[in-house]
Amino acid sequence: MKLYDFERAPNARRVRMFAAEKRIDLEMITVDLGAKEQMGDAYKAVNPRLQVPALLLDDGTLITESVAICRYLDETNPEPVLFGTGALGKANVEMWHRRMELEGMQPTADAVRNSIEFFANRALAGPTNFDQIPDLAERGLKRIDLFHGLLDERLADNRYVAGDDFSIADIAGLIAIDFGKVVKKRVDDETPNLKRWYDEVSARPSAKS
Ligand SMILES: N[C@@H](CCC(=O)N[C@@H](CS)C(=O)NCC(=O)O)C(=O)O
Repeated sequence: MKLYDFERAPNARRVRMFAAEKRIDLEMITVDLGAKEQMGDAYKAVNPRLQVPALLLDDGTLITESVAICRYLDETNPEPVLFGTGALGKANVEMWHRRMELEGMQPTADAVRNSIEFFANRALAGPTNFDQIPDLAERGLKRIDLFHGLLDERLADNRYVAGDDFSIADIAGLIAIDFGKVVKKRVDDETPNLKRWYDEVSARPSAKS
């Protein structure tokens, strides 16, 4: 299995971290997004969606979408459990995972991609160019603050985002928060519960992958 990857790309980091938690070795192929390598013909032939991550299986099948890749890795390597256990446990992880995506990652992507010069004309990843919308960046910044508040409240009584056990919801939360550093949003002492969780989850070996 080969993972098309870029170190600074948060969605690729999601898969790297998930695979590291599962102790799965993936052969990495770097697609240099900084040099816009994803737009070139060579990568277009691999993934016409022009995005990373993408997982190429040994039989030539390509899986795109970072969460779909995690689902595949989870089915093929069930331990440790990262998507919850039992009907309620799975629903709970899914609920918090969705919130990390919709209330964390999405606003952060809005803030980053609609403000920094590097993404001019590339406000959305993929084959179609989109102009930046500064109002979306501004809204994204406000929503990142709300996201930090949401997590601080949640983590007051819970060790991890979905409860007692580390899960994909923590991975999604961490990558969203670290992506926010691009627009200078950092975890600080004003959200002590979030900081406690952030320090703990960041210290996991998988977070360095
Ligand atoms: N929903 C996709 C999003 C993938 C995505 O946006 N990837 C970014 C890197 S994090 C990318 O490939 N960007 C290329 C670009 O900006 O042109 C997933 O979860 O895999």
